[in-house]
Amino acid sequence: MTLSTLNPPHADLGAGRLQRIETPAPQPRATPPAATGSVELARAVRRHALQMVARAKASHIASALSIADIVAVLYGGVLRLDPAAPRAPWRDRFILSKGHACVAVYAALAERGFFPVEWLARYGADHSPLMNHISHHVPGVEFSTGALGHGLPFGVGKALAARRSGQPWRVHVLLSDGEMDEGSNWEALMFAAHHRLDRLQIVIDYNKLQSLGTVAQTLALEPLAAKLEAFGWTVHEVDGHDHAALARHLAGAPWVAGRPSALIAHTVKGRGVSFMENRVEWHYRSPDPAQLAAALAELERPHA
Ligand SMILES: Cc1ncc(C[n+]2csc(CCOP(=O)(O)OP(=O)(O)O)c2C)c(N)n1
Ligand SMILES: [Mg+2]
Repeated sequence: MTLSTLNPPHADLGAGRLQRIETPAPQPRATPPAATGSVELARAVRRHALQMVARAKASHIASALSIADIVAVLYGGVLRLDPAAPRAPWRDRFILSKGHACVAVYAALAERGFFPVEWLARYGADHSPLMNHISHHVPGVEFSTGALGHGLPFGVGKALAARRSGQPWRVHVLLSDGEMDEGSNWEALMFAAHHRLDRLQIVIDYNKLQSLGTVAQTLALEPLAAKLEAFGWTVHEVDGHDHAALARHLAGAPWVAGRPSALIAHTVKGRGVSFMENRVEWHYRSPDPAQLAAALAELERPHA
């Protein structure tokens, strides 16, 4: 067997298969969700996430609270998806690269009707599809992650596939700031710009905290926007808890034809629960019953 049989030329990989897909007319992109709709979804995401993590005595609640608003705006109307047909070929692909924050996405998928909300109660239980890091065995999940640094390389491949399919679906990858320490991301960033993958949008959840300390102390990212621009990306920055602004930036990509889009979302780790906000220990801690009750009560406040 020759090397070329083992490794067929890249141009042949998948191209025939993609051309044979029978694709129904793509759904029109939904208008940005009304702020009230996604705000209510974010509140539900936070409530479910707290209950799931507390029941399973699991970690990463602050990581999930950090992205609740981004996830709610995406699933509240930006992503073109059909819960009744989670594998529809025309669907937008959303990849959670910070797979440790999966409870936020499981909650949004359940609220959107991809699977019964009752499944959430078995998060992290034996034989439950809802594993502690995001799993593609769950309806609506595109890719299993947890080892950081894999979601963007996969998303780049999907964006190439999107172009070859001739259909207008897009790829959104949500990364964490500490995850940008992984070299695989910088290779993928370079590749995406070189290949002008403008169907690809990344969101970086820039909460300034990693597992054991600040991003600045662990491995400084700044100047992040300038680095991404130097790699050939168009960069926008946003308050990652402002639903109207998020909807504008997330639904509006590509911002420049022929260039991939990077949204730096400034967030607060633990957002919505005062005693978890910006506290590094809530990367690993799980709320006890009294802390859960206090946290759920806080979510009822108007700004939460
Ligand atoms: C390759 C790899 N190394 C280490 C870990 C362990 N780990 C889990 S989360 C995390 C970092 C958390 O910080 P950040 O990436 O900023 O995510 P956040 O919790 O703030 O969302 C680490 C190092 C991992 N999941 N994958
Ligand atoms: Mg972080």
